[in-house]
Amino acid sequence: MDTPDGPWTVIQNRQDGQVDFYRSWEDYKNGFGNIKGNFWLGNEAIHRLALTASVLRIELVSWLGDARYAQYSTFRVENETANYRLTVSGFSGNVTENSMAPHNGMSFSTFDRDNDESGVHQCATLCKGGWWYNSCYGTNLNGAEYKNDADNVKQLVWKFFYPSRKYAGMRKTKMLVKRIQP
Ligand SMILES: [Ca+2]
Repeated sequence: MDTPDGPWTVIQNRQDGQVDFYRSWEDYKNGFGNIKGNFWLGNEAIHRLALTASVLRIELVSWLGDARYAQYSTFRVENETANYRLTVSGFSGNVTENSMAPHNGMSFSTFDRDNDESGVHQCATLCKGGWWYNSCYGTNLNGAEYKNDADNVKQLVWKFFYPSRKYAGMRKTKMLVKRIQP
């Protein structure tokens, strides 16, 4: 990887609408897509990758072409028994809002496995993705609707990417993980 301070492992990439991200628990567990294009590496693989201390970097490009990143100095994903519970903290970067914060401590949810914090919604269905939904989200980077709509909760959203826009849709997203050597 040519990203600074590598090597990094890419765990998620989206660059066009070629791959459907509205997928089952098994699909998110095992991974899907094309490693040269749009893909989710898989929750099992991400869990194993982040067994030791790891850093998460998220790179975003909006539909207006603005590129920003967020980085988290602590990233961990527990095993399937723990519903791939996420630990994400230690925010830095040049994106305005720390929109992953609501996902810290959350379990993974899909349309067929509701582990979110909302008693009202099934967030995975409402927001059309598989993610560490809370009630429901600050980010929806696996949102299945790949289009440039205003205020569409099912898009690839990073909330307040633009401070004046709550549901800002992204054109490209990439999530990268790097192990910290002890
Ligand atoms: Ca729910």
